[in-house]
Order: sequence, then C-alpha cells, then structure tokens
Amino acid sequence: MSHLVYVLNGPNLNLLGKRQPHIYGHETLADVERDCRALATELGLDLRFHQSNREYELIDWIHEARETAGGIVINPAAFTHTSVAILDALNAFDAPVIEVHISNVHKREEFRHHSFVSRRADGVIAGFGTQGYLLALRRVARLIAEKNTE
Ligand code: CA2
Repeated sequence: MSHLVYVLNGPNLNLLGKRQPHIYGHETLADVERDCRALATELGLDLRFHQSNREYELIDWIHEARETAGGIVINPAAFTHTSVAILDALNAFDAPVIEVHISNVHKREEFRHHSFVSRRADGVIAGFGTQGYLLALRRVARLIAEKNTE
C-alpha cells in the first residue's frame, strides 16, 4: 500500500490560530502543516496537505487520493455535519480514513454531534487540539504498515 497520505481540511480552517483561540488554540494551519510534515518524515510517509472552503475541491482531492494514496486524514470542519457528498466520495476510497476534530464536538452544540463522515471513518479523534492530526497520522502509518505485512 502507498505511503502517501492526504491531510484534508475543510472550510474556515484557514483561520486557525487567528480567531476563536479559546476553542481552536493558537496554532495556525501553517503550524499544523509544518508539524505534520515533520512527523510524516519520521514515519516514512509522503504528505499532501490541503485546505479548502469549497466542498467540490475536497471531493476532487478525495478522488485524486483514490488513485495514489494509502490513507486520508480529514477534518471536514462544518461539512462534517452536512455533507453526504463528502461521505460518498470517502466511500469510494479503499484505504484508511481518520476523521479529526480539533475541538470536542460532543461537548458543543447539538448540531455538531452528528457526523456523516463518521459512517466511513476508521477512527475519529476529537478534542485533542491540533495534536489530533499527529495522532491520526501515527494511526494511518500503523494501518499502512499492517496492510503491507499482510
Ligand atoms: O473542531 C473541529 O476541528 C471542527 O471540525 C471545526 C469546524 C467546526 O464546524 C466543526 O464542528 C468542528 C470549524 C472550523 C472553523 O475553524 C475556525 C478556526 C478559527 C477561527 C474560526 C474558525
């Protein structure tokens, strides 16, 4: 299985570290990307790191990953709670998918408690701050390694 992992980020996550630090912390998305790249190198993974405010762009990256990637880490942001289209795209992807939320969505408003993406995700991380991305990458690396030794 490929060592390429896509890390995908949904709408408004480009504002990370710039607003609402009491919910999402002080790290920017560029900080998260830097930390993910450093860990990926350690784990022997190649990384594609993307953010978009447009649903179709996230779907296009998931389709691209179908051809090339061994796993997807995705924080779909608000699309988590609304997007059957992203769920359908992930259902057409055959390798591990880990869903990440920076905040603990279960501690927040009721509308954040439901995730379409969780119906497909192999694991879900919520409430670990931006460290959740690193935990997710470690899990994907493990799942790829297990698949490659089957
Ligand atoms: O906790 C998460 O990671 C979320 O996926 C973040 C989404 C939210 O809609 C989900 O319910 C939970 C929101 C992302 C917006 O990020 C911002 C960051 C800083 C300032 C403003 C928005």
